[in-house]
Amino acid sequence: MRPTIIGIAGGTCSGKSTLTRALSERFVDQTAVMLHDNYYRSRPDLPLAERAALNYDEPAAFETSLLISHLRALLAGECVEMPTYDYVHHDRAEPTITIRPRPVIIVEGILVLTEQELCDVCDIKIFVDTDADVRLLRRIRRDAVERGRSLESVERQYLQTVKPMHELYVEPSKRRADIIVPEGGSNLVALDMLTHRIQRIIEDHAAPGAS
Ligand code: UZR
Ligand code: MG
Repeated sequence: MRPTIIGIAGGTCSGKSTLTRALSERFVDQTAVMLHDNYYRSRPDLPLAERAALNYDEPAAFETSLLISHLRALLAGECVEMPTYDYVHHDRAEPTITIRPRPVIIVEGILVLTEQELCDVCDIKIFVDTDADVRLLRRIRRDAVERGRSLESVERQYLQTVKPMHELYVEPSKRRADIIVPEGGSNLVALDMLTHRIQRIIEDHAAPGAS
């Protein structure tokens, strides 16, 4: 039986990854997680300072065609090697992660619903909607703690690319969502509803036509 693909989009630091983790941890053996961020294009030709200044919030920054071909392979029952990404060095990292086909595949990223072709392969489309002020506060903390950035660089990046690209690409993609989840992973009602839905998909997989 064909896997069900769930797309989870939303602004930076909206709670996408938290929601994705909360769902996948409930169904460890039945879900696979594909991160669009892992498909950021590699630019080893540029020095670090120039790589840091690139626009990472527009569709061209991602090798989406590779992600789509990996999703199609998973739909066909094949394993794929998902790349990984290093935000400190702004570059694709060395290891790849073997992803096996599972009944449910979650695809997460800021532009998952912006890219029409990616949107088209998603059976269930979710947009995590969190106010920009909350996202910015989280972004400052995350980029400083986890991604090795200075306050100045976070401020510059936010104003130069993150905010304008959010308004241009991310926010309008909300219209394509089947479900809008305020606050992402901390929304326990939404989490419960999605958990039940995934449970049903997994049961259908185990015994097609039974329910
Ligand atoms: P999430 N990003 C970087 O800052 N550096 C990179 O090398 C690659 C990505 C940021 C990117 C985007 N933008 O806002 C964010 N900028 O990672 C997406 N500027 O990650 O969905 O976890 O917020
Ligand atoms: Mg994230």
